[in-house]
Amino acid sequence: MCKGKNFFYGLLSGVLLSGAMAIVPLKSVFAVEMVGTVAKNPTEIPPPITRSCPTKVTVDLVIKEVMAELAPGKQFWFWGFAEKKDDVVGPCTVPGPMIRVMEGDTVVINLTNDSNNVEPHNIDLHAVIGPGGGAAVTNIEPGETKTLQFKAMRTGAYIYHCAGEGMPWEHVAYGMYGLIMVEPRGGLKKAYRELTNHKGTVEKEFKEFYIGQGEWYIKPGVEHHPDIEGYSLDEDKAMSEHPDYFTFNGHTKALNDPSIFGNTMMVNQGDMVRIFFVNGGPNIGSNFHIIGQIFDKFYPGHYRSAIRNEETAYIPPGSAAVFEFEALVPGQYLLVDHALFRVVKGASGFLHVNKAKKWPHHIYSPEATGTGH
Ligand SMILES: [Cu+2]
Repeated sequence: MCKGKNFFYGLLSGVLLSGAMAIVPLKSVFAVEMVGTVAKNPTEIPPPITRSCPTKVTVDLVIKEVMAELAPGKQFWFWGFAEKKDDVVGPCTVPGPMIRVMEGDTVVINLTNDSNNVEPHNIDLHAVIGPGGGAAVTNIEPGETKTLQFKAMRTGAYIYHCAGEGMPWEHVAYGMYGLIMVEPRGGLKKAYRELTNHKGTVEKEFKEFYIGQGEWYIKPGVEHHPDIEGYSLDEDKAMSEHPDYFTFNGHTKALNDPSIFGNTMMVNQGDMVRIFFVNGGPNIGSNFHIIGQIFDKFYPGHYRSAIRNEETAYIPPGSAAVFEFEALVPGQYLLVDHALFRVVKGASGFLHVNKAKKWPHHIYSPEATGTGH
C-alpha cells in the first residue's frame, strides 16, 4: 500500500531480527503520541496583512502522526500539520495551521517530518505555481526537513495538503490539509463599510473564523501500532465514497459542543463576520450554509469577483473560499453542509450572535431564541 513506509518498516524489522537475534515486537519500535484532540480552534488565525510591500515570510511546519478522538468514543490515527514558532512545536490540528501571506511575497516553507512518525510526507500548496505545488521538492522521510520557496503569485484562499507517496488521497483522508490565504496588496478589506457616529467615521472590523471540512472513512485497527485500540483509514469505504463521519475542524463535535469549541464562534449583533473555509475532502464537496444568514460575499478566488447574496456555497474537495456577512440579528445560528444527512454524521457547528442592542424588529419579529432546527 505505501511503498515508502513498507521499505522503512521492513528495514527496521530486519535490523531488529538479525541484530538482536530475537523477535522484538515491532509495536515497541514506533511510539505514537496520544493527544486528546486535533480539533482546531476556529479563532486561531494569523493577524491580517496590513502592509503593501512584499516581503519574505517563513513558515515552519511539522508533520505529526497522533492518536486523537474523531467522534465520541472513536480514537483515530490522525496525520496532520503543526506550526513551529520560536522552537516550540504547536499542536497538530485538523485543519492545519492557517497560513497568511500577501500577493508578491516570497514564502519559505520549512517542512519537517517528525522523527516519531512512520510515514513519508510532503506538501502541495495550491497557492504555488510549479511542479506538485511544492510536493516535487518536499518529499521527506521521518526525521527529515526540506525547504520550499515560492512566490505568492495570485491572491485568494487556497488549500494546502500532503501528497506523500504519490497518494494524496490517503494522506488527505488522514487529515493532512489546511488553508493558505494570499491577501491582496494592502490586505483584505478591514471594514465592510464605514459608519458614522457623533465622533465621525468609524470602521467595523471583521471577526474572523477558520473552518475546515473533511469526511472520514474508518475501520478498527491501527497500522504499525497493533497494541493501540483505535481506528484508521478504511480504503474500501473511501474508494466507494461512503464516509462514516463529516467534521468541521477535526471532530464531529468540534464546533457544536461547548466543551470543545461550540461556544467559540461568538460575535455581537452588528459585527462583520469573515470565515476562511477549506474543504479537504478527500472526496466530497461541501455545500456550506449558515441557517438564518445570507452571505453578503463569497469568494472562492479573487475578492473582486465575489459572488454576492449567496445562501449555500459549493466548495469542492481540494479548495478553499472566504465568506463575509453582517450579523444583523441576535441568536444561535447553525452551520451545516446542506447535503443535510451529513449533519447527522457531524457536519455542524454554531455561530452565536449576542444581543448588543435593541432587537431589530424591522428585520425579524418577534424576538426569537434557538435555531428552530
Ligand atoms: Cu502525508
